[in-house]
Amino acid sequence: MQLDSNQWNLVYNVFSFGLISMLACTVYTLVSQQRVLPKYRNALVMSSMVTFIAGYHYLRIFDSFKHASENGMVKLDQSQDAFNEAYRYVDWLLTVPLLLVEVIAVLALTREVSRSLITRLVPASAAMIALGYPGEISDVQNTQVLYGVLSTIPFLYILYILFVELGKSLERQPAGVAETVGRLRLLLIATWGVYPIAYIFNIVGDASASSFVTVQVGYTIADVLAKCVFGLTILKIARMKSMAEGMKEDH
Ligand code: RET
Repeated sequence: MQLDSNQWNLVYNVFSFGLISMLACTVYTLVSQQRVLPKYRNALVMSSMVTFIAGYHYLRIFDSFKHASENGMVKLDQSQDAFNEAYRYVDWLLTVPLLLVEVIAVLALTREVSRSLITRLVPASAAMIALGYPGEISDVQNTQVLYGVLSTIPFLYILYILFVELGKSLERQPAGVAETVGRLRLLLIATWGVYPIAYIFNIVGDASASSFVTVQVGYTIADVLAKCVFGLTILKIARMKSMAEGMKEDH
């Protein structure tokens, strides 16, 4: 795949931006632990872990992109020094279940409700990512569509749990909580929706350099929103809830 120098620089810079966003967000959520009540700290630990894991993968993606490139020519075949798309999927396989645990943790629901939600959300999210991968790496359109559809089944199941099942258990929660969760779910839908759209773009788009650039830039921006901005929103919610529950303002 031949990129012109603007395209190559754009991808290079976006990866660099993704990397430092993840690292900075990890530090920020780690040092903010003391600003929330102990029962919300686990949610922050999850967020730090998500961005830490993603930081590592962006380092590898960045490195892989450099090694696969020569004068703007990016190797995308199956050879050893080709650009490795698997890092993203390994990253998602680890971070998407953690993100869902993060949402449940910040809600501080009863132990049974949390456990029941987590035992359904975690396997569904792992299945969603694992099923998407064979489609992502294939260049056969039928295979891409097949795995795209298969991966959408657990995706819809996750949405069902977050919107229908979680809604039921929220009725028994204080009023402010339900409203906050509504906002969190909107951010989740808005950011998670980008991934299947980028995937479809990959199927219908041609195998041109500009498709490659769009997909890489799209996934990276979605990652920064779904992990960093999402983590900061979790921190904000944990702070609001801590304060409502009697924690003193920072001095
Ligand atoms: C795939 C394959 C096509 C069908 C669907 C997909 C969904 C992917 C999602 C990924 C979310 C990733 C996140 C990462 C950041 O931490 C696998 C592209 C539905 C929803 C949130």
